[in-house]
Amino acid sequence: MPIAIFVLGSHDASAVHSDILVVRDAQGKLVIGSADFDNNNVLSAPSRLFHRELDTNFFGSDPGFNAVSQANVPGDFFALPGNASLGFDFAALSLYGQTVANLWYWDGADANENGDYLDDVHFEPAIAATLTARITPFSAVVDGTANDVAGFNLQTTSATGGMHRHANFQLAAAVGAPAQGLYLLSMRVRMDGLAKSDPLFLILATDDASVAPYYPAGVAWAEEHLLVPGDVNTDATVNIFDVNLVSAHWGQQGPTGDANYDGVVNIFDINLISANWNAAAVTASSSSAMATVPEPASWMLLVAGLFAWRVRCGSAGSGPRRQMLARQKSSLRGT
Ligand SMILES: [Ca+2]
Ligand SMILES: [Ca+2]
Ligand SMILES: [Ca+2]
Repeated sequence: MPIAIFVLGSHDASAVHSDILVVRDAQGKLVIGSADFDNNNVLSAPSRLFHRELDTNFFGSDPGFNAVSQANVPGDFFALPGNASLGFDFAALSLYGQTVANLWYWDGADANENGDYLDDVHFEPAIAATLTARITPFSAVVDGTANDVAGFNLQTTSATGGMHRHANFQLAAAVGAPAQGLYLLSMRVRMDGLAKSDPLFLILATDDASVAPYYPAGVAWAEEHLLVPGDVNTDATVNIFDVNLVSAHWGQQGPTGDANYDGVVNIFDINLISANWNAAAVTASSSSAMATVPEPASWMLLVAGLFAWRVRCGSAGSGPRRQMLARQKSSLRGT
């Protein structure tokens, strides 16, 4: 139904049917934006959710990757360094606070049969499919397992930091054709000397006509559940359950609980959750949601309580932190 798709699309300000733009911020971190070269060359950043349709052979080469010279960089961002290689990796994605996979699938079932799809969106690890990204002779494959997968270099930037390159994407199944539906995956871009980007999310829709009715719901769900800073359990709000998830994965590498994507679950993730307390998805119709005031007073109590409990239980994680606490305890005892 084209009209419904249009309405959802206009509401859906963050998810874009465009190319991936890569810029950097003042701190030297790669930042993902969007580059809509099909419509007036609109460039914007940050923007981390993309969606595209594959063709009837489950093949596609969009979105492409782009970088532009400083004169065209949007916002307060900066052009990439010149003559430097931009690459990407696939990043396993943690959904629902419990499952990690590098490729996800939703079949679009209206499980409660109410004619609405948004209330049924539920991705599962795509264990029956593979998605291969390729720029010959390089390729990288995600297969629904919990592993990060090393990608490859896309292109070397020009002297002024520009680049434009499309990788090929091929969806396949071990037996027969892949299931029709929506496939979700996550990528991060990298460049020597700069910090990796936060993950970008890509939804690839198969070409069958049966997919079109629920495609917008999958995109809308992703916008609401994948882009909220601090929402580590992807339930579209930032609250005590996110703290609990960080606590349960304390000291681990993530992705579960790693709110700031720095590869370790620790106090900085708690800080990010704190800074976004009660935040929910920002959409075109609810852009004031981010203005929700955090509650620092209750936060101090909460975090203090959390750490008191951890120290008391001797469960302050493993590795250096545990050793540090052990040293502190032994020095207090004078041993
Ligand atoms: Ca439904
Ligand atoms: Ca949450
Ligand atoms: Ca972290």
